[in-house]
Amino acid sequence: MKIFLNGKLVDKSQAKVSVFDHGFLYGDGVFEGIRSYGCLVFKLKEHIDRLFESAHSITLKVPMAKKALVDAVIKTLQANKLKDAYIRVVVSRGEGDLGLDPRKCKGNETVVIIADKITLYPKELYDKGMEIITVPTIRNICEALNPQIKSLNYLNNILAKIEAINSGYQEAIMLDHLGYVAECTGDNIFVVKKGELYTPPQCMGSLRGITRDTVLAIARKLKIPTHEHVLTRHELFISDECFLTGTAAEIVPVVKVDGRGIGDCKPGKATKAIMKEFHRLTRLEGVKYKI
Ligand code: PXG
Repeated sequence: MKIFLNGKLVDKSQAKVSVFDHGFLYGDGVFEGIRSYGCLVFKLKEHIDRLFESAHSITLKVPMAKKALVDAVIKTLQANKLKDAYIRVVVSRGEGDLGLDPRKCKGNETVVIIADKITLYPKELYDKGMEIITVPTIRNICEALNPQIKSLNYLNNILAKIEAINSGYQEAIMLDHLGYVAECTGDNIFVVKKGELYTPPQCMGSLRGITRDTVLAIARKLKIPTHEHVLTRHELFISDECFLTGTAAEIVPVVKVDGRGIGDCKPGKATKAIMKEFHRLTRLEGVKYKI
């Protein structure tokens, strides 16, 4: 396996960063998770734009131009001969000393790109739907660490994931500090009620997911009215359909929330129509490359 590390493609065994890297010491950095489908990188520009926005927000300079980063992603895919891949782009503050002060890193930012085969949830889950629960850990509040920043500090989500796993679930709903539904540990959440689609607004403590935006666009195309509106757990319980969206998971139907059956406990009609169109788009759109 070849890894892109600071401008070079190196063997996995040589792909090492310093223990003084502030990404390691403090989670001081940003990342993106991207997918390619049949030699097409889906929404690559959107992911690179979001990476730059996350970096700008934490005053981290990405030491490459957007175009160069796009080229590096493609080169990494080609070097690993991957048609269908999960791509992780990481930019950290780089090597500094033991202090928090990012100035000590002196512009040594680390850029890593890993491209690997994707591990998916089993197909059965997409056919039958998932059961999820709400966990006690709330999503970070915007005034502290804004969830819009896709930072290397994912402990908030990991704590929620641990709570889900300890209760025997794979994914969890995280509420915001007001008790409204924010998102899941690595996915955004949607419900369908009376033929209309609802998802929490991006300002309510969730990441503005690229799959989320794609799903909103698909719904509009399918003439399904869309709303970015605050949601309570009650509104999840009484919804007709529910699903999660994320680059890794794609679109996962949800059939039970906190023990309450959703609709008839099967993936719903609108969910299936949106999933179908999403899969069509992933095989049609994207930045093309040859291997
Ligand atoms: N919310 C959070 C907190 C995320 O981390 C999403 C929503 C979905 O966003 P996109 O843009 O992917 O539609 C994410 C991103 C994993 C994994 O290994 C998943 C994500 C991030 C990091 C790792 O499952 N999802």
